[in-house]
Amino acid sequence: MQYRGQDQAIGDPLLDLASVQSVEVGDFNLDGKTDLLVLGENKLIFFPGTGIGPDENQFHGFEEGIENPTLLFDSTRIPKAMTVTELNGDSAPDLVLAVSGPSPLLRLVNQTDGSFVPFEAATGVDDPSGVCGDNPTAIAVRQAGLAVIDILISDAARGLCDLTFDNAGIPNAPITLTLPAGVSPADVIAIKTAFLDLDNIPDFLLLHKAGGAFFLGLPPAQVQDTPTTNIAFLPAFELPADFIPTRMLFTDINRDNRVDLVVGGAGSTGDARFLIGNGNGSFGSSKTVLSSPVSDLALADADADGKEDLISL
Ligand SMILES: [Ca+2]
Ligand SMILES: [Ca+2]
Ligand SMILES: [Ca+2]
Ligand SMILES: [Ca+2]
Repeated sequence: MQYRGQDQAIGDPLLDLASVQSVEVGDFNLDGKTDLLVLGENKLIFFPGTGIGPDENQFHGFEEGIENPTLLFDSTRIPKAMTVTELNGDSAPDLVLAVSGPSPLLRLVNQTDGSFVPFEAATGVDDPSGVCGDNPTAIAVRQAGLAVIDILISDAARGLCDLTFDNAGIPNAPITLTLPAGVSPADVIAIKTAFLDLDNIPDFLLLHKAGGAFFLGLPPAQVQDTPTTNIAFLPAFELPADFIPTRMLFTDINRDNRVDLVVGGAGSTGDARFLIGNGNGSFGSSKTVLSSPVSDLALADADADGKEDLISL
């Protein structure tokens, strides 16, 4: 199901964006209605949800987009990747971004209205600089309840930089995680967090040019004692050689409580491919589900039938 093209389901400003870098779905202003947060053209734009219309067949709609009131980016600090997390325990979803330049981690605290300020401005605690390279390509967060376990930043040169934090949010010395043989840091496209096995500890899945790789998370208490070099990602799946992956998202299409995957991209083998999860970090072979170009993908229950729908932008 696509929001785009369904009357004015999405505000015109989104359609005017020349590039969409990232889309997040959630209730960012705590009014019980699903909103969209879009990173596009190096701007962070909030689309408040309007909920379900009076006609049960009506789509979720969104009000006109609002650019974040606090300036977050400039030509020396360009956003490269974004994900939702909880930084301050107030259940208003916060963000972490990977930005270009000497301080790749940018933590953003939700003001509970869908606008965001830097963690530094909200708490007085700086984001770390220098330790994770200056050319990030992907970011993901593992969370236990309302607390961050670790943040993984992939840098094209530095590799996989894993950060843990003390109680004040000050980062510990980073750990470097190892990629599978034959995958270089520059090949990494995206990283996401999911429960890939059944131990209730969040795991990482990484998308690279030729496929995927996974890391099954250790219990949070062990993370800070982990040796610095020997945590390795393992091969999770391969993609057809002519497929060019750009995005991935999780769902459970066959309702077996094991995470499945949609990978968006392009190539003669289709523009989005679907993979069934094996429940151990690996995935079965991929099948085409979409044959139109994909800028980004999101999942939400767009028509309120209790099932998640695929939103293609
Ligand atoms: Ca909302
Ligand atoms: Ca929060
Ligand atoms: Ca796990
Ligand atoms: Ca499944």
